[in-house]
Amino acid sequence: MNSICDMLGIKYPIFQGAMAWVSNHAIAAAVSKAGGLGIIAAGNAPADWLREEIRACKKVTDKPFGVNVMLLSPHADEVAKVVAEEGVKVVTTGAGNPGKYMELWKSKGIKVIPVVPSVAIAKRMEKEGADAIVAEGCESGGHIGELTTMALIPQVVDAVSIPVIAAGGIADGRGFAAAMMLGAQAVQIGTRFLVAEECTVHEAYKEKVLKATDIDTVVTGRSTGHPVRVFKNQMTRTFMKLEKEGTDLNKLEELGAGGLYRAVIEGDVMNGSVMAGQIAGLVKKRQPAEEIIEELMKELKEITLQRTHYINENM
Ligand code: TUI
Repeated sequence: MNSICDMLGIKYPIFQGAMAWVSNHAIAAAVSKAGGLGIIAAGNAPADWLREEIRACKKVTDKPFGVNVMLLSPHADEVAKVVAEEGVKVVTTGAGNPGKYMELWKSKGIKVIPVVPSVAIAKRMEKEGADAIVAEGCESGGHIGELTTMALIPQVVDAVSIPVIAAGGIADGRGFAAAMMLGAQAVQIGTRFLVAEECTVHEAYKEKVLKATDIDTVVTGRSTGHPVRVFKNQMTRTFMKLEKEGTDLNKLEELGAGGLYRAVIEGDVMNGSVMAGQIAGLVKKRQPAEEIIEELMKELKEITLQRTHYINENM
């Protein structure tokens, strides 16, 4: 047990990344049942969808699970209320400052864990009452900041006194161990759970991850102020051409809007936004969520023992 596991009542320090349209109750419940922290992503979905997903998750498992509130969502206010009403134990937030919901959530005893891309935002979140911080490097899929996980984690760990969870570029025991060495108390993993058997993302999306190489993702939208890491495809080629030509920001946003739904639900991996992290090239097999979690813990343990052995023998 470490302090994050104690704080949240989970067995293993592994969060399942909240992926909009992807992370529903099916994957969240599977991860929580296996001892990690499953997280339902509210994304841009309406509050009623979230309410149903929370109730469905509770039917499958009595283990703790979380909800992620995507703060750019037009439904964020109602979603924040549903989280408080439905007795969710843990909230993570993304793509903004959750300050205005903090009082409501804290009054219900909810643990609040904002996802942040920089030291300054991490410090502000701690001051505003966050219980822990997910520090997310730009290796991650989706909406990202500027810093890599390697540079971000130790700087955030030194800047705050609450626990730090590392995210971005982690998919196996090696990344897990490295994150712990940087001072993180847990990891958040998204891309690898895309190919979990319980994950309901479209088959074409799963195939895209399984066939990926190291250089298959790209960041679009730096000029719009919403940088997003996605797989290169026809959509990104068009987007980047228009971005280079200085196309009107609203037109670019329009092109991106709806793209994630097209990829996740309809399986249009040519013209949709196929968000995934740089570590996709490492993800080669479909597995049940429980097997992924057991394998991560086994690898973490083996690596830690190997290093201890090396130190005892050589130093
Ligand atoms: O939120 C994410 N990743 C996401 S959200 C998402 S859905 C979406 N789709 C299209 C456009 C935009 C979003 C897909 N992936 N990760 C966590 C994250 N949070 N990354 C960066 C931030 C962040 C940025 C600024 C957190 C706080 C912040 O603060 C700004 C402020 O106002 O203080």
